[in-house]
Amino acid sequence: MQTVYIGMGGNLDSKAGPAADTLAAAAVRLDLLGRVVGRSSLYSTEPVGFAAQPRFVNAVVALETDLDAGGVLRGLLGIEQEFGRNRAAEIRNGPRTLDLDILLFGDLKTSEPSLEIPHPRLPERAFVLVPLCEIAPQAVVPGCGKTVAQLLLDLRASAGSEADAVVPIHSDGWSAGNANMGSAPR
Ligand code: PH2
Ligand code: MG
Ligand code: MG
Repeated sequence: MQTVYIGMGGNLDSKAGPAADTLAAAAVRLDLLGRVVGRSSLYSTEPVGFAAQPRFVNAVVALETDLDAGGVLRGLLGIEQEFGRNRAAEIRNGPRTLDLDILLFGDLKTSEPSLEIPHPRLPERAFVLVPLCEIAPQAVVPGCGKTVAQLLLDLRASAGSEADAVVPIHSDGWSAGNANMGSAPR
């Protein structure tokens, strides 16, 4: 059994509705890959990498699973597709209905063309580190040896972090916290 931290993001409406509703519906699907045992708050975030697009909604969930990393990745790609992700039609860092990224997979470190873990851009992305730090501040990032909390401190010290860059938001369909919310009894 591994604990996997999954970054969630989106800034286009899907069949589930606006991005906050897409993330909530996708979290229910993620629970089928194992068990979602933690959820950060939802955050409204400034787009990074390509400015001319709507703000994103981002969050991080913790998933306990018996799948290996490739199995989780296949599951994530299937859920992205289900919520209307069309990789062929999109631009790099551009708008999307749903992006699901493996951030950390236990203490695994792997570098394959199709799957790099830890996520290579983790240390530089406040829209990932802020929600991840909310649910796993003491998780150690393999290869770099620092905790998530330390990486966030480093980022805040280096970057002029804008006050409106990562802002917690409320959505009725989403409750942050630990334990098995969102899980059907089984
Ligand atoms: N994802 C990207 C590129 N830029 N910016 C924000 N705020 N949130 C994202 O999830 C995001 C992004 C590529 O995956
Ligand atoms: Mg992705
Ligand atoms: Mg991404």
